[in-house]
Amino acid sequence: MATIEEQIKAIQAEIDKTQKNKATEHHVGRLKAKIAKLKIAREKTLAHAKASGGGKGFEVKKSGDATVALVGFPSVGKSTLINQVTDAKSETAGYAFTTLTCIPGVMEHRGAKIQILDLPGLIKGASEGKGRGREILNVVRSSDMVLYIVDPFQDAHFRVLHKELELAGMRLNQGKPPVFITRTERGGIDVRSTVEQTRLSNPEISDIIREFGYTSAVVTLRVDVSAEQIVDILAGNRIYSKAVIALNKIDIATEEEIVRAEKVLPDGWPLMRISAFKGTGLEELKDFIYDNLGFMRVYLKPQGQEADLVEPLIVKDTSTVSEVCYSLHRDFVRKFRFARVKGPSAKFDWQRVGLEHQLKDGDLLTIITKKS
Ligand SMILES: Nc1nc2c(ncn2[C@@H]2O[C@H](COP(=O)(O)OP(=O)(O)OP(=O)(O)O)[C@@H](O)[C@H]2O)c(=O)[nH]1
Ligand SMILES: [Mg+2]
Repeated sequence: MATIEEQIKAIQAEIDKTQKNKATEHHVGRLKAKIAKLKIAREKTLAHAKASGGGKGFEVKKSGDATVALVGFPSVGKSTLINQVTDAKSETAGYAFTTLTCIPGVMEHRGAKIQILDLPGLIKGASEGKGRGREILNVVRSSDMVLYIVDPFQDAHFRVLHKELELAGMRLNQGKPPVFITRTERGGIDVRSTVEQTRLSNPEISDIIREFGYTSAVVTLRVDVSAEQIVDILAGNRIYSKAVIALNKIDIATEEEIVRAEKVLPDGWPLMRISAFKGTGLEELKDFIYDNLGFMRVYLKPQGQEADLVEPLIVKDTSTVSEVCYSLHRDFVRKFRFARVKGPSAKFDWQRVGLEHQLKDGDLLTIITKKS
């Protein structure tokens, strides 16, 4: 019996030798679904091995309003940067693998405390565990944003890095596709789409889903899906986070070298040029990080007291009342009765709202809890 690893390799080899086009997308989709399923099984075995005394993960205590992971090849200047923008002291040196573990630092900016994580350099094969790749990628997966550090003299490396993050289940700068799969008791696989499906036919979509062990399910689609997107939904462990790029070492690169390096980076991704060593562009980088984290300020007004207009609560700009309650204390959710809101998200001053109410930047919020 072939090991999980061998099975994955064999299927991957078949994918690699298949020419990719519309006619083969369905076939490739099924193969990818098989791989995704095997990988989930493999993760489970690994998690088990870890629990019984295998390799240890990096211990990082999350702190602050958000966590940003520094991702780059060795020696691109990650540690030099974290030392400049946070309170961390991480060793730097001109040789690869100077940093061997995860070093956290805090950057305070515009009232927000942003935790930045320095990490060992990532290398090809990281998603399979090379160079403590799994530990590094686990930290990256649990962060709120990826800050890629790119060195203009190693431009081809960005694609290699990005591929490793993709293999580790990260889908950067893209939303979770609106595909909903609900298992049902009987009736086979029922595909319902609100848009015309041009890439895959309904039977092809059903086939991929069946590959994951479903016999009956209702599938609702709101986009023209690719096989890859369906597999992502089936796998269920994909991380859809934000990523930005800092092109470092511009102090020693010519304009021509910088432009050439930027050409191989993905179009439309937030990008900044910096020199961590010289300190060039670092104030702008702080704004850049803050802006891309998508924060908003919520001012709390405890019942019967004045609102605190000096120290707002910094939360994600997608936060609902429920998420704000959680960030304050779990008890606020348990004892929650209702909340009152004044400001941009309120229809009128001190509107009464529930946990699911979507807040906006600058809102004033009062939470009313049960007595006991
Ligand atoms: N000229 C120049 N050198 C830099 C810059 N940033 C970092 N360096 C140098 O690059 C080398 C590597 O820097 P580190 O900060 O240790 O790089 P790292 O990415 O943390 O490397 P690993 O921990 O090995 O993954 C050091 O010699 C730094 O002084 C920069 O902006 N300009
Ligand atoms: Mg380092």
